[in-house]
Amino acid sequence: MKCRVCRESAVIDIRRHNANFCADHFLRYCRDQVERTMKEFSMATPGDRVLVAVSGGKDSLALWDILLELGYEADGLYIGLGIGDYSDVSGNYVRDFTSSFVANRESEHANSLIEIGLRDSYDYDVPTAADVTGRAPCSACGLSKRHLFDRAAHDGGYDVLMTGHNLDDEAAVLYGNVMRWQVDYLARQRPMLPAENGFPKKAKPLVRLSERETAAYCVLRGIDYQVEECPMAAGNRHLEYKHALAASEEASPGMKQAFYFGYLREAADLFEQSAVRTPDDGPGLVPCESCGSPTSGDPNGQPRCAFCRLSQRAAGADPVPVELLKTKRR
Ligand code: Q46
Ligand code: ZN
Ligand code: ZN
Repeated sequence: MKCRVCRESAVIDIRRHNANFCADHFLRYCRDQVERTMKEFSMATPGDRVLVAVSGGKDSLALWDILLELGYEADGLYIGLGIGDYSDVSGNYVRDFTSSFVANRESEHANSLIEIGLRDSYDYDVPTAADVTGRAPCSACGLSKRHLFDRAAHDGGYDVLMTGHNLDDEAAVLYGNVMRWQVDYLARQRPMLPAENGFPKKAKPLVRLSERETAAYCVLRGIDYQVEECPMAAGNRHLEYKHALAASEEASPGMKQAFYFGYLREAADLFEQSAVRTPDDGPGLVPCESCGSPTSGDPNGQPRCAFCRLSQRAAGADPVPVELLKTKRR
């Protein structure tokens, strides 16, 4: 197996591109794919201040590294979710990455890490919020993360908030949305959403890389990352969809990319145009009475955002350990 570029021996094959690469040319391929995606979808231009949401997993750490390699001013944002050992270990990977790959880098910018702990700052964690509110853990978690990402990007004056969603993630979300015809979600399934209604611009620059590629990127760069699955993910539909798509990709390499980019090219505009306008679309938004974030209010007619309702219910409740929550949910 020879590298497509230099003909030296290759370390990875990428079947959907019918290409093999040596280590150096694979790293360059990853950076090129990210740069191309950022340009194609107007995600950022040099000089923009970027906030990268990092979880300690391979995708977000690879993204942060690539952005710094490309010369962006990029700070990391880590949210401590309080999911037992999983969160403790994930936080350590983020801190180790920051001290070895970010802090010592020669750069005009002092790129740094922002950390927010749900337990320290809001007196709750994801398992406890799920238990108290009866929400699925990923729903309580997603709501908390979205709110804190938006707030940090807004308060810090960043031009764009970036997340490490890769091609496998986005194809699986698209597949789920199509299977259930979630047309409002389809209308917003874009790799870049502009800033609007008080929410920051959001971008997913890894949509041209698969998770196998982001893992290989980290290994070749010497980046250690959390390899364990989140203990709350079991039974999550997203994983089911990923497995279904992986089987199709195995049989026809390139299917996932064709599915996702074909959607963006052929159908995304149609869904966006036909989307039902909801109060969340704009003028109906009011500032949350507790935190000031834009919200359509709560069902009781009070101007309180979903995050404040969730955190106020969960704050101060007896902490529920991960294992106990899993037993209760069985
Ligand atoms: S961290 Fe949170 Fe994920 Fe764990 S609880 Fe679900 S959403 S699975 S990316
Ligand atoms: Zn090469
Ligand atoms: Zn609020």
